[in-house]
Amino acid sequence: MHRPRAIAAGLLAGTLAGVVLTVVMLLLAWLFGVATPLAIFGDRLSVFIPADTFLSLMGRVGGYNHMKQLGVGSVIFGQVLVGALGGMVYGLVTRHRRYIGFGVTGTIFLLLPLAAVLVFLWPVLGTHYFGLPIRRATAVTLLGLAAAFAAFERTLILTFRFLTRPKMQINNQEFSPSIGRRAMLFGGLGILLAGGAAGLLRKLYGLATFSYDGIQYKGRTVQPITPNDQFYCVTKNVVDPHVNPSFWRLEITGLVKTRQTYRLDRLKALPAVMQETTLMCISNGLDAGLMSNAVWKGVPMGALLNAATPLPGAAKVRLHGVDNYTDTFPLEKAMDPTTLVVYEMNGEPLPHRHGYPARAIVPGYFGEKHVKWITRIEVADANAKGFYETQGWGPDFIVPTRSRFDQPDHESTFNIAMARNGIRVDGVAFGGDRGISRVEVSFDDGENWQEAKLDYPGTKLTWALWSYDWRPEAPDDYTLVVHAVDGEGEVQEWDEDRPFKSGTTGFHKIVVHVSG
Ligand SMILES: Nc1nc2c(c(=O)[nH]1)N[C@H]1C(S)=C(S)[C@@H](COP(=O)(O)O)O[C@H]1N2
Ligand SMILES: [Mo]
Repeated sequence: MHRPRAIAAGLLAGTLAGVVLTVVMLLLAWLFGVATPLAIFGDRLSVFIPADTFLSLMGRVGGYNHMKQLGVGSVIFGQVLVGALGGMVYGLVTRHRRYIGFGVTGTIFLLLPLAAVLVFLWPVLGTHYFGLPIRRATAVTLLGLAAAFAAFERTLILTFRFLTRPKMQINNQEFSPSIGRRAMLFGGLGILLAGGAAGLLRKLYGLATFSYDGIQYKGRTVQPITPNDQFYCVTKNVVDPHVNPSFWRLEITGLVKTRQTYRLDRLKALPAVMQETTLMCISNGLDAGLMSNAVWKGVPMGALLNAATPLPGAAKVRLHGVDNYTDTFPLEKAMDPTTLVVYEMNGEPLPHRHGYPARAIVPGYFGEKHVKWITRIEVADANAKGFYETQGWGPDFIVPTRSRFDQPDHESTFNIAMARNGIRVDGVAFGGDRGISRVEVSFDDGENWQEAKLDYPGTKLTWALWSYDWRPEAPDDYTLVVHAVDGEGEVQEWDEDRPFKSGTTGFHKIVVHVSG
């Protein structure tokens, strides 16, 4: 076989095989909830990218959603590219030989990639979108990938053979579609498949988190309790888990005397508590709405841990979600009666995007500790780290006191006649698990402070809603500032030394124009 012909046939067969590989992965993900490199490759890589680099990358590509899309797109492109190159090398090697057995191609195109996945992706293989526990999920991921690689190997070899098959005798007539015609046939098949892949991708895109990741809750619609469908949302995932409760288990493992496993009905049968708690994301800006409040129902984490009996040396818990998200906090905090594993939100089962069937509630800590789709509580030593911690977030994960204006809008203008009748100024204030005792507003950029009314004082674990009836006397440009005092009497402050990776501090300011 001539060299150019071997290269062309190899490239074509490899590209087709790469497309088949991608289609099989998409099908496995969609039909069986299998984690494929399309999604978990990014999870694996992102822990190696320091938080500042991650943020600046995210800024450059236009946000978390774009970054996720870029990630999935790159993996697909990379897969097809590696497939094509693999096919080309295969073509060059087989050029002088009639036949290379499955022993060789199976090793190169099936076992080797599986081994690479095992080594490089090991920490994220325990992901499963329908909620299998981590060990079973790992087995299912490996099986699924073996099937996908086998589909790649078979497509590559059979296509290459077909494209380069020597002349055939049919009814004593020589039948030999030229390589050009066969290539066209396969090119067409490739395009059809790619079309199918695009269709599948579009379907999965509809299920993806892009439409709701980063939703905020702020402005004049803010109520004491956030309705479930308006609760802010943050997820690391491209597609969120959709847990099937019959697969799902909650395991208590690690440094414990007796491991425990709970099914959902057993968890729900334990003595439950209702608790109103506010959550806020570590990356919530001073004027932003990555903060919401709900009434949660569930079981104290301490009861689950006590039933397993933590061993000496236990210092932290590491929580695992079925999406392979992890986070840690001190065992002492896990034992606090307000730290919960919850299965209801505002009287309804947890919505899928907020962690169905169960999530952690860790009052006073940033949102990232409130692990969704929780499947394992691992009792660990002091060195354990979680997903974002490994990226370099922290070291402080306790919410500093915070306050925000919800109205009026920044840069809004009022007529003085209207303004003299009173402008409603209001917003929220949040003091982690310390509560809010007082909120003050300044209309002269912090020179003088007026006490606001606490319309909704909240509890120790929630935000408070405040308001002030402002009656400016003269037309001017006013700079409004708000600050809060937490339940322990500590005044909200700007902490110059706090790294942004431990969450921003400072004051929300707005400018309001009163015209003559
Ligand atoms: N399993 C899992 N839990 C998770 C996350 C995640 O991506 N996966 N994101 C965390 C982050 S960063 C935040 S701020 C909160 C947001 O919770 P919410 O979407 O219910 O508001 O969930 C946390 N729990
Ligand atoms: Mo977050």
